[in-house]
Amino acid sequence: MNLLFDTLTGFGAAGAPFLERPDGSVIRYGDLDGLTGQWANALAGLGVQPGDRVAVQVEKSPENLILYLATVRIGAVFLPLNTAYTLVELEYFIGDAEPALIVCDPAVEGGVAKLGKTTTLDAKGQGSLASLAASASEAFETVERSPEDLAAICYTSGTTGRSKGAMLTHGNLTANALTLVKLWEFTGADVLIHALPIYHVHGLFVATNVIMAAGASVIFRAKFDAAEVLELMPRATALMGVPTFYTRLLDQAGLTPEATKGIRLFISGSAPLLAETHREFEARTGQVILERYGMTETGMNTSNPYDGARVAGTVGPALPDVALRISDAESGAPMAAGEIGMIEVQGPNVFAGYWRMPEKTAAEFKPGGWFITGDLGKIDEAGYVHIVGRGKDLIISGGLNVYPKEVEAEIDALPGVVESAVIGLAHPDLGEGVTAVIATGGKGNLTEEAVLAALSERLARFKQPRRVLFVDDLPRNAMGKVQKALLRETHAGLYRG
Ligand code: MLC
Ligand code: AMP
Repeated sequence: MNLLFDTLTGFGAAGAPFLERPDGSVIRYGDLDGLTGQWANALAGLGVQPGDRVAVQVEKSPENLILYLATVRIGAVFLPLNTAYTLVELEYFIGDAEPALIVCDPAVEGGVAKLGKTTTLDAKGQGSLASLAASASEAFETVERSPEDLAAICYTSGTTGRSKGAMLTHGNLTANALTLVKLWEFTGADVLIHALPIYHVHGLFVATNVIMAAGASVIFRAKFDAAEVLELMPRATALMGVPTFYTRLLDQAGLTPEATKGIRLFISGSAPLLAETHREFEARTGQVILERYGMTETGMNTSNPYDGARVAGTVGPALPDVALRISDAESGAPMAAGEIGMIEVQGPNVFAGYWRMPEKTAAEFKPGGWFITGDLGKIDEAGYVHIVGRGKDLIISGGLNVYPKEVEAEIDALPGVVESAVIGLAHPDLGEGVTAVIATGGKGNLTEEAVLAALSERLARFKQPRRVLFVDDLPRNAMGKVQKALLRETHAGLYRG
């Protein structure tokens, strides 16, 4: 058997819908064997072997999802990449992962082809790979894969150094999907509005895998548009989103109990949902958002209950098959109940390590398979986990992670910059807005526009600062360390009102 592929395609009845395209046409579960067979044959024809990485940087489309399924079916390793990454950023991922094949948009193939063997797929699901698939046979003998085989590598930025490829196995993804189906009570009758990107864990594994492992269906949209999602609600039963989805929905006058009454479950994750947003959403719709907590390396770790209190400002108890504990962030010693410390998790969801980085893997695991998440939290008397901060210097903007070090390194290389500090400030739409504070030593005539222009070729748009501020010197503590907390306090109101 092929654990993940069989799990994803084994639950939906042949005639049941899997995916509704924007034009209203439908892919049914019964179509998947032939469709993924064609794409698997196309991949095999391009030389992809079991265990090879297939790097995919393409716009969201149903064909992109079929490509994911076909990659799993052929026993290869799916490597999704954010479409916002620049060629400079892409070069690192390709060099590190050494994929046998890179699937990219035809518009950028000229540049990407310098990095490796390419084939193409565009936003409409067309391209050289799609053409090969269209003329390929539907028959394909599924490659056997067991729980410990790799299904995907997802890159996650590091607080130090370059991004790390989190190796996710068939066992990891299958266990997490099945646990969530049960916990969130998904059945074949569910219809999920799928408006998340599919190059990250949330849209690809939580949304897609859970839906497929329940034999349910998705209304598939290339990106999130609050007005459109609101219009789709009467035909759906569930929505998964990052907090920005919910703040943008709250800006819609049409968000009422009537408009949302068919939805049985609103789920939020990937970034903290403000308790205020949680309460406002309930006041406007009568619906209580279910917040859960996860990360690329682990999939989902905790969730507020389906039945039972969904408490604002908490991420709920650990999932039934996940163990979670709090340890002293410095010494690693266990903490007493209710105390704040480093969140550590263990379970079948926890990844197999970082691709070709044994030292980094060893540094982030403790004996017994406990993974150090880098998130700070506590467990209350009811067993609910509260995330109170991050032990890692990380900004989450609209659900996307931005590592300040990476942005600072690019800024520091610009002429006229003495040093820089990149911080996240409260942002009404994005949760946190990436903000650069640049020290010029009182000299130079660097402008915000010039800095942003210089970064535009080097960093994905979401990593680029929303604002750039100039100071003579950065504040430092007695140890000589830049006081980011003080900078955050000083500029706290930058994006307000
Ligand atoms: C887009 N832009 C962003 C941005 N997304 N800038 C900062 N942060 C973001 N998240 C840029 C655009 O390129 C554009 O640039 C400008 O900001 C405004 O675009 P927009 O139209 O407002 O953006 P939009 O396309 O609506 O995207 C916003 C968003 C999207 C929140 C809907 O980013 C999104 O879908 N985020 C979800 C990310 C996600 O799936 N995270 C899960 C990671 S997995 P310009 O040049 O036009 O100004 C994970 C584990 C877990 O964390 O627990 O789930
Ligand atoms: P990523 O590396 O993109 O997978 O991001 C994972 C990180 O997102 C976690 O380590 C947390 O810091 C954060 N995160 C995910 N879900 C939540 C949540 N519900 N509340 C707070 N932070 C979250």
